[in-house]
Amino acid sequence: MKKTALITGILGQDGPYLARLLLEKDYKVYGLVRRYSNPNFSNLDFLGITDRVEFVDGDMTDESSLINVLKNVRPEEVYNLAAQSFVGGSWDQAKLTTEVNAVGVLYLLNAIKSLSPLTKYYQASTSEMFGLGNTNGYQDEATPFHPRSPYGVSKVYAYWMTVNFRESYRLFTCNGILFNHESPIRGIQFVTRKISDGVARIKLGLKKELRLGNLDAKRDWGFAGDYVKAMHLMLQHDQPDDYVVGTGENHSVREFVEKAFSAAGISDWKKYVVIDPRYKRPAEVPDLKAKPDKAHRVLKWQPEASFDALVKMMVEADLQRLQ
Ligand code: NAP
Ligand code: G4F
Repeated sequence: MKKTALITGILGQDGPYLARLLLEKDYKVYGLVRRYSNPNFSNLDFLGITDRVEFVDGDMTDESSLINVLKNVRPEEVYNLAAQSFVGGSWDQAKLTTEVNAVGVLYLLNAIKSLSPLTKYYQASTSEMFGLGNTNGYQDEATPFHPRSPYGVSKVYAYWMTVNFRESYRLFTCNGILFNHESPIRGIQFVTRKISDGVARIKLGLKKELRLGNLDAKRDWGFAGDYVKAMHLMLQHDQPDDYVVGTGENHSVREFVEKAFSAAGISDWKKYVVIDPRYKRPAEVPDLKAKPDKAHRVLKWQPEASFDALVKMMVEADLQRLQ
């Protein structure tokens, strides 16, 4: 018998990488998609797996749709990746962000509790929950949360609901507290992909400048393909728990820019970058750096792609796409 998994957020960045991993492990994969007049399967197409996923209709803001899906599929594992995940947009759409990222999680956990209580649940928690919080310059499972955006606040609610369902009802629920992870199918609004796409356009003469906000912010950037392995490992462990997942090193946006231009063979990057206040945030998270010792020790998880390899992979993919 094949194992069954339901992935919400299947059309985003992480959904396709996770689906590919599960298909390689011979799972039957269901993907939750919300109604769109023009749905976009391009990320699944990029990995060549669109035809191997079974799509089910539902929306995180519509409780009855989640109940129907749980009733019909009764998956052994649920990976809740759906979110309004763009931090920069969360001030303008704080209510929507809360409804999808926080209340939607409550709906999904309730549906699991009522209809499929043996289902194992993964919650896509985030380093944004730490915000200003750190422990001697890094963040681990014991670091206090101090979120800085409506997105971060919504994810703190979802984190604690996930813990609470584990403690109250003994459900198998886990939080993966993932630091930034990127790939050639990262959404174009996020800074890494905005840079790799912008650099490729400048290289090909399609664009003259790249407009960015705060270049001083530091992030612990890894490769999405490595991080979905940690999600899967959490649900295979004998005990449900919460884990920090990151590389343990961080770099500034400026360093990412420099490396991306250099990967395209352009050394004088300052000629092309314009600082635009529109891309600065009302409250910034200045510095994120994971201490993923628990994931190394308990899950035996290790990232493979280096920072340099990630930047190169993204710039090359955008050059190829545009050519
Ligand atoms: P993403 O590319 O933005 O994908 C999010 C997905 O959620 C999209 O497929 C989107 O559907 C779906 N979605 C949004 N609203 C929905 C709704 N109301 N009902 C159902 N689906 C909805 O995000 P990602 O980078 O893959 O990240 C996956 C998850 O990990 C997110 O929860 C994110 O917050 C979290 N996370 C990400 C990172 C990171 O660095 N990538 C780090 C930590 C945590 P459409 O395609 O229809 O828009
Ligand atoms: O790429 P970003 O938009 O990612 P951010 O805000 O760190 O959030 C991402 O990672 C989180 C995990 O820590 C996820 F939970 C979340 O869903 C998302 O995937 O911005 C990174 C940094 C920020 O400090 C931002 O201020 O880059 C800075 N930045 C500078 N110029 C910019 C820009 N960010 C964007 N998006 N666009 C700019 O022009």
